[in-house]
Amino acid sequence: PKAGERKAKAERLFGLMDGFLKNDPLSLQTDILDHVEYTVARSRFSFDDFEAYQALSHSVRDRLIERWHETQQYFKRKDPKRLYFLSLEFLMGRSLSNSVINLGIRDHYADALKQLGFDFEVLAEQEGDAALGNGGLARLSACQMDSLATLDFPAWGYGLRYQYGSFRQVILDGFQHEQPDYWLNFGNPWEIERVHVSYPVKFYGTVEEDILNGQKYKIWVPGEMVEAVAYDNPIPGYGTRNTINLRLWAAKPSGQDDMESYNTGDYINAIVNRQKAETISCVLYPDDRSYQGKELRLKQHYFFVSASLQDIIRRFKEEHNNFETLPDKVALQLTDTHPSLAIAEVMRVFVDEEHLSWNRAWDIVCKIFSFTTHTIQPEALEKIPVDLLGSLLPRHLQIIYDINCNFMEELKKKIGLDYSRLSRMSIIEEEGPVKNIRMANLSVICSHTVNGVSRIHLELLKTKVFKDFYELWPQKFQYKTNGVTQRRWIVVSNPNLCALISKWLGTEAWIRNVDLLMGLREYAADADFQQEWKLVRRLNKIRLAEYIEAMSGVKVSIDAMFDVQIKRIHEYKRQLLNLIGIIHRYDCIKNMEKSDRRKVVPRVCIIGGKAAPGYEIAKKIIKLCHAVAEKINNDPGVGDLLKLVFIPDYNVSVAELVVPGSDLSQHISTAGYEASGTGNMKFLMNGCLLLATADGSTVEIIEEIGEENMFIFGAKVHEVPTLRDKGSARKPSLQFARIVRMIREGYFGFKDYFGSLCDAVEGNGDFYLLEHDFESYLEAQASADKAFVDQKRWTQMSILSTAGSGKFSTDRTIAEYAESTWGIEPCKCPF
Ligand code: B1N
Ligand code: IMP
Repeated sequence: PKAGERKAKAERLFGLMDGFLKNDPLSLQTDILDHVEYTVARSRFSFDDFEAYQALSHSVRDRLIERWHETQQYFKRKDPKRLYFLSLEFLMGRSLSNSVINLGIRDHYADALKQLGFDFEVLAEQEGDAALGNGGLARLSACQMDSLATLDFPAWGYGLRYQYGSFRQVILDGFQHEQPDYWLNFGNPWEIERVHVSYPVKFYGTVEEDILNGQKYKIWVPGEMVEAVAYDNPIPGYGTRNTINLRLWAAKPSGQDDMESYNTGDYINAIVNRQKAETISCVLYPDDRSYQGKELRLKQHYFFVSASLQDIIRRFKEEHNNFETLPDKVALQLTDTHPSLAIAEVMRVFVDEEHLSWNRAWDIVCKIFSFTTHTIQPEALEKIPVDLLGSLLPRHLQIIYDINCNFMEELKKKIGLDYSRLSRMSIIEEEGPVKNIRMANLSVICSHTVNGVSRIHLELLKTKVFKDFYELWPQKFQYKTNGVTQRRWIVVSNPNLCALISKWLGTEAWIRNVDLLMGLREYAADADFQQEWKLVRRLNKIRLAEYIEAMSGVKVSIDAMFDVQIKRIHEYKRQLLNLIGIIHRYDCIKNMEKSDRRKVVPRVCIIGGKAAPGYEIAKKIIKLCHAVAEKINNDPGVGDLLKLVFIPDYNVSVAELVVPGSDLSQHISTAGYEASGTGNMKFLMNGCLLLATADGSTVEIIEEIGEENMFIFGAKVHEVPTLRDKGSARKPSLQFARIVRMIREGYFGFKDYFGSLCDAVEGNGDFYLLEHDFESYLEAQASADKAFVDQKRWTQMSILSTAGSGKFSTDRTIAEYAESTWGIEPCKCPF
């Protein structure tokens, strides 16, 4: 009878809700107008584009929530092994277009809006970017969430809900200025605030001992508590009803009041102090690849880890009562070392709170964590000063010391008293002015699997960064070459190309099964296909040219080759090599006979990217770009033969515009410095040719599409150390020296300011081997020019790029992780 009652109740509730939301034009229009009236609280007779966007996105959100519920209920019922994907950064960009495309209702909405007098695309442009991350790592996390949802994996993402995401880059007089991105100002329809899902997070204090049933236990008595509140962001899969969750934590003052501070009578200050709790999740750190041992950053890491684990363990305990089965139900993925305090936290919860023995706890911990490193240089590994950790998280420091002590004992048994190796492998770095915790060593020791992000990256991990560990545990080390999601990077951002591909392949199945793109090879030389391909690319270039003119006032010719380098500004990424090449091109045009100018292939050089606020050299590179652009763009003798534009405030939605409109893109890091790179994959998918060094994932791209379809140059990974050792004994390049002299002597103004930039690329200062690679860079550029003149050949290369890009989908990356690292299986919601 009980079951019968429950069923009747369920049916009545379902009936009250009128079943699922419908997607016919009338239902969508009613929905949107209802949201205008009741959610946005504007009159349905008068609202602007932004308000229409808000109402529209709330209507989409309703549909996401439906599927989110279905999916989560289904997961709960099936209780499969779940993946918990921990990352401190997610660069989601905009959500509207991506959501309606993945839900399969984009055209329904576009039609419904048209009848209301709105253009879907115009409304989509109203949305700001969610930029809770810095660059490649953060966008990779976002692409991986899309693939996890699409492939029906029972996965959850966890991250931080920063109030200020990646800073807004504003250029004044050619200099970068950073402005806050308070992205939540106008509300965020893509998140669901869960006031009831909140956990206390502890900091500071002391560790005391207690005795329970004759057993001694450690108790952490905290000195500060804050509350972590959940915000859920539904992530819909494509071609499936599965919609997974990205749960982001925000810090709020703790509900447990400290009466003491109120009794002192200073009510106002007590409140002001409480409010400071919110600073923990307030701002994203804008540096990638550098750690300054800041307390706030460490607080962010622990806040994130503690809240996520409380949530994960609560969910596990709802269905299970034995922690031995945890490894069958839970996989924890560490995105770089940023969430690695999770290891110590699980040990603490098991031993101090759940009263498991150390050995049992350790056994479980060793089975649940997998770690992916995105780092390639030993200097860039994350370190936390012991004193800092000890004051903020006293119990965790003890636990880390205990883990290390056990590990050192084990290690001595295996390798003997090789003290220099023991000290290299220790979690504690003893040498140097301050003692540090090496987060990478902790992560490697406690994870069952360590992944690199490209094949060559793994090679470097084995031979350099983690050599000692690799020799100890070779079976732990794997790689999964990164990818990008074709849903966002073709379907959303390049709808015309998407339609063209589907037309010629005769199916849309490639959107879920990207290997099918290979089928385009057959038509690579087909004149009709080429014609249509060129038309699509041209339309994208027109769109980009309009954007460039609006941003910078520079009018560019659509017939010119659009040559693009957009990514974070870093010395190793060598934007400076690109600039020196551009100056060289300018110099050649200036010194050319008039009659020879006709042979020059016109170029529009586009550079974009943010520099970390404290990274002086990177900021100078941005200034140099503007100084050079000023000169070139205003030189009447050059005209359309060469233009240089800097695109400010590069972000995901700018990339969605720039990538489809580029002819050539540059990925020219010094070999051995880019762990993978993922920008290259986006360009490749969109039929843009690559001018690149054999670094990171480019090595594998070469294998897929053939060196003859790319422009590859520069020193190889194994040559770099020798070349660097040679220093100024390397063969000098006169052309290179001449251009550096021009910069140094003030040809582009700002003579004194650029001196240190020049020092960084001359003689022994040339750490990243710009001079060495310069000649071969110019040759590669010349081959690109030559290929561009032959449009038939160029178009064929372009088609072959897209056709060969299938391997670089995160669908493949995620399938590999699922199989050989996480041990999870699809769990597809029926309907
Ligand atoms: O991760 C990307 C790779 O494609 C890039 O080659 C790699 O440079 C990038 C600290 C990082 N490595 N390390 C970071 C980001 C934020 C931060 O606070 C480090 N990002 C990368 C994806 O694998
Ligand atoms: P890569 O360095 O070319 O591999 O770039 C990796 C990816 O990071 C790019 O394709 C972008 O999607 C992303 N990216 C880099 N910088 C930014 C940024 O400032 N905002 C948003 N996305 C960025």
